[in-house]
Amino acid sequence: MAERYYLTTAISYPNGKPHIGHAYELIATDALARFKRLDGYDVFFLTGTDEHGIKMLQKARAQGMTPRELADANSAEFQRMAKSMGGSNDDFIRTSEARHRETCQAIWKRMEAAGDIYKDSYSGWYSVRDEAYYGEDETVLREDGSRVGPQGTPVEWIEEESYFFRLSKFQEPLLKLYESQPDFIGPAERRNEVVSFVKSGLRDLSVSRTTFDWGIPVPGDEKHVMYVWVDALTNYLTATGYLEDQSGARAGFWPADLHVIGKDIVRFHTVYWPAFLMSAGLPLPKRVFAHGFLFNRGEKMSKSVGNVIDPFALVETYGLDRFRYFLLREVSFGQDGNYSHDAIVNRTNSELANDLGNLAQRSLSMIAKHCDAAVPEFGEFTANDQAILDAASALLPKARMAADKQELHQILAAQIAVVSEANRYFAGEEPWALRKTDMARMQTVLYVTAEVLRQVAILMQPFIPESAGKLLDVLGIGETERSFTALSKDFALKPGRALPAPQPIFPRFVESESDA
Ligand code: ME8
Repeated sequence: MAERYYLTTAISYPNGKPHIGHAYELIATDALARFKRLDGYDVFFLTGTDEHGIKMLQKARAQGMTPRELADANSAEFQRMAKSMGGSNDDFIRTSEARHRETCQAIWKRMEAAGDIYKDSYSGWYSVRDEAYYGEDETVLREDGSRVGPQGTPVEWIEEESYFFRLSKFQEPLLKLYESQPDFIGPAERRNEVVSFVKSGLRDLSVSRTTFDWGIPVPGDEKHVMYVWVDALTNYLTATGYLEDQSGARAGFWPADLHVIGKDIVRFHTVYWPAFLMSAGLPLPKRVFAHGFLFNRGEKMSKSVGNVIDPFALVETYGLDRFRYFLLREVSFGQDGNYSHDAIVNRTNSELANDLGNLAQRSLSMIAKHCDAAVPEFGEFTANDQAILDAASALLPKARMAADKQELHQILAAQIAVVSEANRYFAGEEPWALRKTDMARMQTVLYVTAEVLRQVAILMQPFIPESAGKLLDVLGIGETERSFTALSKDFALKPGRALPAPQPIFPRFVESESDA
């Protein structure tokens, strides 16, 4: 039976429409999900919306809607976004669903039974925008008298009866976890931040609210709703059904292999979440990877700041694969990145249209014309032939290692390096000149080029699914020969196999197409 692989995105607040940061996270996680599927894993890829809490409630009030109406309207937009970005998610969870209430109440009861939940009263600072409690020492009083949390968002003083989770008890177990599982948090900068945060001491965490009711009721005390992060984090468990039925169809996916999140929510995923699970006696996720933030020409984008870049419009302007390729190639996954019109056009024109597109077009149109539109015969391979074929076969092991560290940009960099090398090979061998002097050698060069393209196209599928698929179509590769198993020599192109008419696959982006 195939090995299972469960990966998730964060679930987004549907208090507004999806922005490019959401699209980025979805696309990157999707590329990893597709990669693992092609590599033979049984993959479960989850995304969704985080619908409860004071932030949603306030936004709904401001718009004259109920929170459920706001959640329904915007969750639909997030589902549409996932589709438009090519998301291959196997499920889309909404925290307002009945299945989720059940799992939240079950995990709460387990934490309570473990003696880790007690009633007291909370007084302290709260950021609605972050849905986070902050210690006074983490806040800053600004000159204008306003107070902000560590992420620069306004905090307000709250005082109310509240249930607490004994987070302080988990300081040592958490430090042990980070030490014994050094890969639990990636990239390394984030791990170091978390370790020093936990070393500095953990206060018990307020885990319920009484001043509003848009949330999941605390079992046995319905005056309280659960703190939205207890509710939100539990979504990852809900979707597997693990707590309800350990022999259920998806229960085997727990614990998750990978939570992909943004760098602003690392504390929730690497401190609170493993502590809740330890308390509940449940297995811990294997890894949490935090990506960076995307900036529009260097400026931070967020719903609250208002300079949101609509991902639907970006896909419409550039096409999905250009947009996906740009995001995953340009930005080192884990670091912050910048996006601009020029950067998208330059990157994709130079690497997709010029390097990959031209090589495919030139070699395949020669095959169509001079090799009877069939995979050419080949003679003995020269050292040059062998070198480029070897470079292509070396890609998979490198890509696997990079995928396990979420270094998506490294996978693409290695692939495009092979494509550039193949262009040099093609130019150096001059098959158009060989046509007049040595047809057999010309055929070998075209064969080698087409075989390298086949390997690259198979490995490009997670990133640019549609165009990689088209390239495989023109190489005559059937649906059953597209997984990473087909990268082995046994699946190399078979001389004599008829090829469909070549068609351009990576057109250049022409400036007049855009209204940018
Ligand atoms: O944080 N660039 O929801 P959210 C890159 N509901 N990533 C960005 C980004 C940007 N400009 N802006 C946001 C939440 N993100 C919670 C999560 S998970 C149990 C609950 C990322 O809608 C952000 O880091 O504010 C997060 O991973 C995701 O988008 C959803 O953000």
